[in-house]
Amino acid sequence: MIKQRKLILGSTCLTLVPQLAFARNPFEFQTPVTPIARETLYVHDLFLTIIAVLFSVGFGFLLFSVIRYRASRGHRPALFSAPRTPLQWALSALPILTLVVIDYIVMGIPAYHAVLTLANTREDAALVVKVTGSQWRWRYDYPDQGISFISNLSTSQEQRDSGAPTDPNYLLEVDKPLVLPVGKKVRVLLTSTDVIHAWWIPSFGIKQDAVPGFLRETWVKIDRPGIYRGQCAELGGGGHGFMPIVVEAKAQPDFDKWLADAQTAAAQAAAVTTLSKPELLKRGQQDYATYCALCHQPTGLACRAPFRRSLAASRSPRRRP
Ligand SMILES: [Cu+2]
Repeated sequence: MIKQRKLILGSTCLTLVPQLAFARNPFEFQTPVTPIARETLYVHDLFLTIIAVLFSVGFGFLLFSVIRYRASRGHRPALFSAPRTPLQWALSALPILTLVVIDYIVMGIPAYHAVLTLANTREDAALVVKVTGSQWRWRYDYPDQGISFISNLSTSQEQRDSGAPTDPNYLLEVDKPLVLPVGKKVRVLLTSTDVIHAWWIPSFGIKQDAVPGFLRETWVKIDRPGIYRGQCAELGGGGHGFMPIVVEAKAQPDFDKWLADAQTAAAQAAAVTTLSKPELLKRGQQDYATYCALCHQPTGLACRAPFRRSLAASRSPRRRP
């Protein structure tokens, strides 16, 4: 008996001590900053707790019975040939009823409410933003404000070629972030021009597919100003991992100022026909370097690393078992 207790105590310590060593649980989700993220995290934590308790109770009873009533101590299995007593019927029905109540009420109601929250994209929306996935970048449109721009990966080629990235936001940085106001509900429409992409920002609790030919939607209402990062979460294709998402959340006055500046820049861009030929050539070179050279290089190669390496890996013939 003493040996068993030592074993249990030792196992418990070995389990708990490494957990205390972590200042922050590495398996923790990112801090939620939207109602959707908070609600889905609450549902996740609730479900995980209930499942852990059910597992512990069920497995605990099983373990206790196996050890306490083992055959080596002289116990023999009951034959159950006699009719069941009311107590036995009650003990059989109780777990079933408990599970039904937990599934359909304790877990079902919060889950149903979370799904309704996710689907409520239009009510009280103060701003509409259209997100378009396109190999391998995101385009953002503010249809009511007349603003649109493309957001490209901005991690330098040297970093990507080095094989030893030092940038803390390696492959999670863009040239133009999506800018949104804080505390306002923003309706986000998603589509794609080519293949299926997935717009994923963990701290917003959103992972929504962008499907060509369809308009999907979701919404965000960000709690506080900051920079929030995500990625295209679609699998397959060499470049989805190089489509980072950066959202800059600004307080309303700062957002209004950014909006005015962006509208002025858009008006200036629309007047591009007034530029001289050298100015047009310079602008064309900039656009080529930003948008085209990622895939269509002047050397004739199809893609720049790491796209080339990723594509080569994805196209290598499969080994036969
Ligand atoms: Cu993608």
